[in-house]
Order: sequence, then structure tokens, then C-alpha cells
Amino acid sequence: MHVERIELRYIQLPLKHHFETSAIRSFQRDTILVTVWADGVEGWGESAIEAGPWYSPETVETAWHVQRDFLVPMLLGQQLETAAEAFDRLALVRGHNMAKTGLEEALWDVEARQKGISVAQLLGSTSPRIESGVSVGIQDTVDELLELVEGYLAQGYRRIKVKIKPGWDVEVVRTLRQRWPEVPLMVDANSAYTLEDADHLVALDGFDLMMIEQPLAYDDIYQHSLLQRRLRTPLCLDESIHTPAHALAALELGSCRIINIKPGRVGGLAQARRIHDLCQERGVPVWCGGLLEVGVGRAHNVAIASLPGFTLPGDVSASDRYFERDVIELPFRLNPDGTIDVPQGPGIGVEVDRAFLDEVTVRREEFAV
Ligand code: NPG
Repeated sequence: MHVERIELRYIQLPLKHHFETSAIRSFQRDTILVTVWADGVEGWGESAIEAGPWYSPETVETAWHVQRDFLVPMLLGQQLETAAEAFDRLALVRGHNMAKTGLEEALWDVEARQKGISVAQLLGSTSPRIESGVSVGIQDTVDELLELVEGYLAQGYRRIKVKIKPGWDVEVVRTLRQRWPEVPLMVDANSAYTLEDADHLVALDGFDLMMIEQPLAYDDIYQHSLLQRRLRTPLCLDESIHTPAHALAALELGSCRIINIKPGRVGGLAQARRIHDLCQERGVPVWCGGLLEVGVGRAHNVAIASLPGFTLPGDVSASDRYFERDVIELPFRLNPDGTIDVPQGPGIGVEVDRAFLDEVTVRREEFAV
């Protein structure tokens, strides 16, 4: 693949319903779409990101800067054999995984289109569909949460994840469990607790949760191992895992029993697959998280989530869970059995809706050799 041209697009898309984590309530998605042209073939990727450094230290502006001034010049005019080597080619730039992901994903789309296969196939997957779960933010009242959960279950979602924080945790989970004793349920704290809250968190052991995601600091691995020893419920790490080495450390230390893999957090599909392979060798289940991706990043998430080690339903939901209108021609839909089809067409298997994309683009920059 000879990289000839790269375009960055900052887009803003309103969310259908606000999304609140323990850190912040968001009303819109700010994200960067990346288009790469190589050998005349066009590929798309997404640097799913936020306007502010709430989930990750990266923001739209840091990603744009690192892409424009460092990553794009490292790729433009270059020859790559495969997209799988792109992450390593960008190793001179430390971190900035979200910035890297949009470019890396676009190269996977190019390579798959050149070969006439889907990104999922190029990754080595054969599964035609993925199991879909839904992540539900913190609401103003428990009744509003119950109503939302009821709606998602009626649509067929296979597991429910609720965001928790101090003051919105044990009693909320108790209410959900009373109403739905059997539903696969998990919680995500986005680092809202410290080890001093361990006695309180132990109360969550009583609700048969699938897992508790990222209760402690966003950059911690060790303290999670101490907490995991006190809990029956598996811990799952998200924010703390940026590399295969982090995943290995977490598993060796016993810091978690499940890992959430998000391409954006780990620097793209190749790194996501490496973490998947590492976990699969050790019999550790993984699932695909989400960063409220628009259709482009969602398509890449669906592709990676179709690998065999993704044995738990993830956060990859249908387009209409997030947006009135997605930026792709045919939005992702939930099948009545709670699955989402893996697109079988070449590349990411979805086409962007160019007219709508132009409407939601707030900045665009193009780079050519
Ligand atoms: O369905 O894509 C989704 C959202 C899943 O909960 C989800 N994402 O903390 O993992 C998270 C959270 C998030 C979303 C974080 C957007 C940062 C930005």
C-alpha cells in the first residue's frame, strides 16, 4: 500500500439521549474521522475521542495536533505491506493511541478493499454476527434508569451495563436486580472509587453481576489486584489497559479476570487483536467496549468483536441507540435476537453518507504527497 493522501475531519453529532459517566454528562459526540487513499483505494477509520480529557488524556485537539504534525508525515508517501504493521511503524510517537487508531483503521479498510474481503475476514474472523449489549449512563432518577433499561431489554440487548459512582451504586443495582433477577448485568465505575471504598464495593458481590468494570484509578493496575482478592465478582479493566504489556501485567497480578478491549484505547485493530490473542491463550474472556463511535468506528468495532475470544456481549450497540442519524448509508441495526450482523462487503462493509458527513463536519484538512 502506497499512502498517497490523508484527510482528517472533525465532526460533531448530537446524541439522542445524554450519556453520563462518573466523570461527565455528554450531549454530543466529538470525533475525528480519517480517510486514507493508498494505490487509489479509499479507506476510513475513526479516532473516537472526546472534546475534553475526561476518559483519556487525549482530546480532539491533541489528536489533531499529533496526527497533523507527526503521524500523517510518518505515513504519507510510505509503502506498507499490511495494515497490521502500521502501529509498529508509528512507534516513535509514544502513546496517543486514539490519534493513531483512526489512521490505522483506515489502512485496514484500504487493505481489505484491495483484497476484496471484509476487515473482519482480514483480521481472521469467520463469525457472521456479534452479541450486543448496551451501556446505560447515570440518570437523574432511578425510575428513568428503569424505563431506559426496560426499553433496551425489549429491543433484545443481551446484557445491560450501568454506570455507577458513589451515591449511585448499591441501591440502584439492588433495584435493577429485584426487577430483573436473571438479566446479564454489570456495572462500570470509570474509576470513581479508591481502595478505601473496598468494604462498600464488597456489597456488590450480592447481586450476581457479570463483572465490575474499572472501579479504581484510571492508571492503576496493582490496587485492582488487592481489590479483586476481596471480591467474588470478577473485575474487568478498561482505562488501565493501553498495551498488551499492561494486559499481561494485569493478568499476572490478578488485577482482573476479564478485559474490555477498545481499539481506540489501545491504538487500533492490530493491538486489539494482540490483546485478544494473549487473553485467549490464557482462557481470559474479553469483550469489545465502545466510545460512542459513529458508524465508521462502529464498523471496525464490529469487525474486531467478531474474533472468537470475544465471548461476552460488549458495548457495541446499534446506531439508533446513540444517534437520530448515523454518518453511514445503512446504520447498524439490532437483530431481534440481540445480535448485530458483521458486514460482509469489502473493507468495513459500510459506506459513508457523504452529504450528511459534510453537514456535521466542523473542520477538515487534507494532506497529500
Ligand atoms: O456504547 O459506545 C458505547 C459506550 C460504552 O460506556 C461506554 N463507554 O467509559 O467506556 C466508557 C464509555 C465512554 C464513552 C467513555 C465515551 C468515553 C467516551
